[in-house]
Amino acid sequence: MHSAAKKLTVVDGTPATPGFLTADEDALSRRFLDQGHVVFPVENRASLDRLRKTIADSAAAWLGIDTPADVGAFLDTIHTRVGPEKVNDLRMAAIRGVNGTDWTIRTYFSLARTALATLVGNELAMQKRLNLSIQMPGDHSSVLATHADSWDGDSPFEVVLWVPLVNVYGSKCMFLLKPEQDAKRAANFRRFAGKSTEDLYRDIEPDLIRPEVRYGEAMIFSPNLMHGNRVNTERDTRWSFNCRVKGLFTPYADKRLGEFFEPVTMRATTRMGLDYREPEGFDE
Ligand SMILES: O=C(O)CCC(=O)C(=O)O
Ligand SMILES: [Fe+2]
Repeated sequence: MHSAAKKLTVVDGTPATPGFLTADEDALSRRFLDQGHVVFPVENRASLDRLRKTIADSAAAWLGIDTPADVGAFLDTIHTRVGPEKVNDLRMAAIRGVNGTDWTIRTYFSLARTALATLVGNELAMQKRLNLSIQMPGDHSSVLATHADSWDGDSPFEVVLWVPLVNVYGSKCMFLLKPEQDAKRAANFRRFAGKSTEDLYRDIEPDLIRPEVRYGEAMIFSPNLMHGNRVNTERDTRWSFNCRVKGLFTPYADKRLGEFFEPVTMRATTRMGLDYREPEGFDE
């Protein structure tokens, strides 16, 4: 058997992709489990454009200018208008524009509704707020060291829906390890004890993947795999959203339902069950 296929076979006696999935669902699931991420066109380009325009409008307002007509070029070249020492103020101002609305999470979800249903489920909880990353070329202050979200308070049952607002590639993108390579390190993690995250990075560097994600595409990745980013040495600034999604009834870690997550696609039968009360006096 092909080794990647073998790896996908059995967990707790259940095939990794149970036989009732459609051929498309099975293919996407296998790709995700094998690569640790999938990149696909968003399902709702008009909504992505609206999210991007809202971000650009907030950024332009913060700069005290009108939003330029070419929104993509404006975001790509934002470092020509504001320096990296102000990047966090810019980020906070830009994200306020989207997290202040009631359509944001619904719209963001709609970008990947089918892929999320396939990979996560049809009864989902989602992070209440979008996170925004801005990485200007040469900015050392915005670097996120190698980590797995599951090391620090995130449930291993989460995925990240990661959506760039500009084309990303090379060091303009985040990096991650494939499951096979991640498992190799995890099997012998003791050898990193007392070492720095930079030592860890140097060890994983030869095996890292830096996906290319064009504007109009989205990525779903496993945050249980080691990932992070480096100084952006490309020409333009990276802008990307990330947001966590999990099965409503899969285990939670530090990030709680109601606080960090909210139910987004609870089904009628769950409502029915939650509302059920035994008839009064039934046991008498
Ligand atoms: O966008 C990045 O560079 C990293 C994002 C990340 O670590 C996450 O979403 O968990
Ligand atoms: Fe992360």
